[in-house]
Amino acid sequence: MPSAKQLEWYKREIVAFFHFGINTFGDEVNEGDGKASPAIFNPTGLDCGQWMKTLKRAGIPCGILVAKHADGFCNWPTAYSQYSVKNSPWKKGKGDVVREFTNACKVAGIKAGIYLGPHDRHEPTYGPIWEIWWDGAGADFLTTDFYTRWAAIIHKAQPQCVFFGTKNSYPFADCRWVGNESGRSGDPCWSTIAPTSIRDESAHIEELNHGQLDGSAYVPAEVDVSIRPSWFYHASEDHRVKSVKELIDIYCESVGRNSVLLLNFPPDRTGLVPATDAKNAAGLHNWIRRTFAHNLLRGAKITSQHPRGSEFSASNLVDGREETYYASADGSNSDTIEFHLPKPKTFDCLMIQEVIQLGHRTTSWSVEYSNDGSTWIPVPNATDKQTIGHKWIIRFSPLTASHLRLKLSGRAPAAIHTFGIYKQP
Ligand code: OTN
Repeated sequence: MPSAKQLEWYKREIVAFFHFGINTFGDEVNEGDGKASPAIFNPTGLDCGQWMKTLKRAGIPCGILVAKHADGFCNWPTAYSQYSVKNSPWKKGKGDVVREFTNACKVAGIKAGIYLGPHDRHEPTYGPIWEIWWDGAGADFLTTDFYTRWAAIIHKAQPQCVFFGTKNSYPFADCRWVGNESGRSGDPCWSTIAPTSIRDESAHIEELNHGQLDGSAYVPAEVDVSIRPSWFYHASEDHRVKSVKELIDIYCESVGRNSVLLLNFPPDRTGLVPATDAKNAAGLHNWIRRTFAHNLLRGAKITSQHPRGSEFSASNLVDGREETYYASADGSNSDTIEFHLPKPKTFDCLMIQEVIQLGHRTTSWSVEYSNDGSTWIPVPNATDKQTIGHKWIIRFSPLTASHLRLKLSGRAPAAIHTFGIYKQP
């Protein structure tokens, strides 16, 4: 079952990633060797408020800043290292990117998150640092004991903090790596997984991508992908910003596959999110807003085979309310719900949400349509589906129908929050 903070994390849907640091000022550097001089760190117009505007326009409620990447350069004036902003020309060494970022988040009402890489190519030792996004890259030598100490500090200081855990940090993982950096969750994609799959990731990329229905831990996938080819900014990639169409595909194959999308925005050498990146992210937001604004099943007469009772009425599926849902009767692990519309509707997308508080119950589902209420035709791409979870989205060529049928079966009576059909703009 998801914990309260996992529920909060799911509701974010999209989280922004900001890779910004000394690598931004080196040509084509993504994994600095820790030798670059702090003298090159000098953003001429850093404005975290502009980053926040990008997020607001894109409807993104949360941002994670890289405070320290593998090169070891600290974006805040730490007392534990000379390799930081305090020895850079930026603001004559008086600047603090982490503070500016968290302040801007507070002002904008954006949830702040911190990436703090344990891999450090500059300092020979590790100070008492604490972590939120535990990147597995280069961290193979870190033991679970090490993470256990960090986790104790974080649990005490920031009890609401979600842990992205991999490899030896697997016991602390609230969410997992999806097994790729291309923005794609598997189909199916279960929130549950066997902990060994997270611990021994290279042998279990498929399991990370799909989850494991019989897994003992609830650790859903967080899909990290950059809006550009690299994690850090390079002018040479200015023409390779992902298009709105590419971002829509990524959204549908991450958020629309029971996952949360961690979308990276690399600020440039002036310290700003480039205009194209901001514009395309806003384009994605527009598509999401417009597509899902109108559930075309509203107004349908809805019947089901095994209703649980009035509190869990099938009309709850289309009421757009957070608190209500449809449930099947005890003993009925299969059910069919029919939607009869007063007149035919044209649609090219469907979306379904399970009541994730109650765990994965439905494990098999299909959708069919009909124009006479007796001959049923499968909706393309919507047969023999497995996962529902927080959200599942399916797109297809436009169809026109006046009757829809949702067939469900699983390990327990179904608990479905939302079912809708939509027309993309
Ligand atoms: O070379 N790599 O380290 C690498 C190349 C391609 C894709 C991933 C990785 S590392 C991988 O990164 C993930 C985040 O994207 C997680 O942190 C994994 O634990 C880590 O092994």
